[in-house]
Amino acid sequence: MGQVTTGTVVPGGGELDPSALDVEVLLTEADRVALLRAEARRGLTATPKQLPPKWFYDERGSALFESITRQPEYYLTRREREILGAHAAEIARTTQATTLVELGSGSSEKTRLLLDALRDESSLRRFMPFDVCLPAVADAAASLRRDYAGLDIKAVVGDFNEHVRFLPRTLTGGPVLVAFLGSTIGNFDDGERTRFFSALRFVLRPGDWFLLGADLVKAKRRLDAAYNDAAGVTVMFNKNVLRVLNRDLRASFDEELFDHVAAYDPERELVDIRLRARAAHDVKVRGLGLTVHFAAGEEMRTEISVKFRRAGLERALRDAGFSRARWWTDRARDFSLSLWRAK
Ligand code: AVJ
Repeated sequence: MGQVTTGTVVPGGGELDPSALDVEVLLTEADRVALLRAEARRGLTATPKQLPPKWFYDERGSALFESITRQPEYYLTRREREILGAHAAEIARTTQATTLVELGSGSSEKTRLLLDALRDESSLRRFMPFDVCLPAVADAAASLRRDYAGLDIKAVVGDFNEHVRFLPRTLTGGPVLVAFLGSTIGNFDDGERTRFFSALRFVLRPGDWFLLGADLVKAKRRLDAAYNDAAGVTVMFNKNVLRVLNRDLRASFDEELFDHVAAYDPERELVDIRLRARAAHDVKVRGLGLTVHFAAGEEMRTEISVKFRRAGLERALRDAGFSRARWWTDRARDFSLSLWRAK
């Protein structure tokens, strides 16, 4: 699978100032395609079929996700911003972080609240946005660089499931704060989540910090609405993975032959997100030398979005070697932000 190579690239062009860009690539474009090939082959030949959610996020997919965060039904981002707005100063005061790492940073928009608070504490030296999408991190780094002069910004392109352990140690010393916001942790199944917390704990030193945004269990009708917005942006987002396969694996998926299906399962406490074939048909995936048959009504899972309870998260993080420092929710108790300390 994708071989890990390290190096510094300067994406050419646009209005980015190349001399100011410092991007560490743990996942090159060639690695990315090799990983996609392996994961697509496995998922498309499995029963039931499934695809990992990270493949939504090419440039278009990242933009569609940003648009989801602005939909009225998608409360998550607004709730998390409310909590960050209320407690960023306390997070900065408590952690005195010199390095902020943001996993799955996307546009790094909410991060500004943290960066502002850490700047006010004058502890912060370095910011490392870490994302699977190079254009997303490169843009985020460029725009932050304009607004936070003097901050050492080093973007990292990687798959945080595989590459957290390669997170380079900061040169400046002092406490590290790793932020994992937006309830992206919800994309992991139980095993992946356990492995992720352990891998993260392994790269941290005692006294380092972990800030976690996690969506909470709530009424099914609100969760179903959040993942089936009236404007249909989530439909386009879900189907974007088919475009990624068409482009990068020369596949022949027809978006019109699939329906978006997303429903909260109260037993498993997760939103199950799928694409359902409207009719029986074959799809050629030339890049894999594969023809994939879909039966009429067959569902392919593209994402899970696990919803959390305080007790469950606490147990998982304690087991991984963290102790809890703070637990906050928004006023409606929809979303949680929690701060953990590496033991
Ligand atoms: C980015 C994983 C947090 O699960 O809510 C939004 C992705 N999928 N709508 C989520 C998503 C469909 C989102 N995360």
